Amino acid sequence: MNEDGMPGKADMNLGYAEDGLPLGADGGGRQPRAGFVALIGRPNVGKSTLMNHIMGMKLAITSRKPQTTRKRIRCVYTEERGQIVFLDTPGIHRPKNKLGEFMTDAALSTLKEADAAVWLVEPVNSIGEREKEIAGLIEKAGVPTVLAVNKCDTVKNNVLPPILEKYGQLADFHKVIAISGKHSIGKEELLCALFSLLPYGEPFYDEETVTEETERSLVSELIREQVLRCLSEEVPHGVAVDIESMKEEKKLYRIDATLYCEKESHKGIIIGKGGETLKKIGTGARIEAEKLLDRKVLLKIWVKVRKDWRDDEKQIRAFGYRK
Ligand SMILES: Nc1nc2c(ncn2[C@@H]2O[C@H](COP(=O)(O)OP(=O)(O)OP(=O)(O)O)[C@@H](O)[C@H]2O)c(=O)[nH]1
Ligand SMILES: [Mg+2]
Repeated sequence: MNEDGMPGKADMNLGYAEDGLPLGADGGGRQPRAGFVALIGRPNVGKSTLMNHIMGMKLAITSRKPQTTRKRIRCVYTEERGQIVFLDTPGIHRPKNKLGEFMTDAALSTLKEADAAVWLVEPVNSIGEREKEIAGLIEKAGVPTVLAVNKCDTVKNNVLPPILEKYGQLADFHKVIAISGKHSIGKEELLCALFSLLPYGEPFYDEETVTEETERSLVSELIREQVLRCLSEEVPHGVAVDIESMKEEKKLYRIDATLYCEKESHKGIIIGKGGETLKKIGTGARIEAEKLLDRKVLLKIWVKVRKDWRDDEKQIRAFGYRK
């Protein structure tokens, strides 16, 4: 960053007008910017919540459990300053199986491909070894990065400055800011910083496009979200969802889905006593799918076992987790 608070890549950044819009190449008129921004960080720091907040709609699933996001999700944010293609990524963690390796690889390869990145961290004083490793990966990737201390609503304002300072020393960040993706704090500051890092250029997608994800994939994620919310411990992490069929009829969508779990004992837990848990999962997913599709939904879910699929590359790919 320069002394005047402008980004390091000074040739790209011509500053902002008073209203926060980036100035054009002539220093006066404005040219749109367009580029790819990776959202990275450890599991559970709030990457998907932030992306949904910026998009103004729920496109990525979120949960209290770590490792909710399993593959990269691309969302397109368009406004008068230009277009940001956000790439939400799985949390970076030490993998325990092949699915975990795929997830961490997806996050790191996204970082290398992006024009800029947002590294989200928790508002804590003690910086762990994993954070230091991630800072090293960011420096190695050479991608201009905004460090966002998220969940700032959970701490008192006076504890934030030393936290920001400590994190700021880990690498040469474009900017270090405090945000809350859940309580809408710091969004404009973040967007301003990100637009200033993107190259000038025409948008990649038309204005109406908000995501590249198919409706089928979004619905399968909504079902998995309910699995994460209704079940505890290891069981939800071993569940994959396959949409067998999704038929659009006059006034409704008819959706048949299968939940694949890793063990026979997990199947019993997912179904629950008298089918109660599965019913809860189905009702929650149906309500969310109706919001997404803006149509009544009839959802049927089956549960099957696919033994230890998280360590089987073929199965992992078959469930749509592929590069
Ligand atoms: N208080 C507070 N909670 C937040 C904030 N952002 C996210 N959360 C919560 O943190 C949890 C994790 O959020 P996610 O958006 O799923 O986190 P993530 O980084 O995408 O997690 P993975 O997909 O597992 O890597 C959820 O319970 C969110 O509601 C925030 O700004 N403030
Ligand atoms: Mg996520």
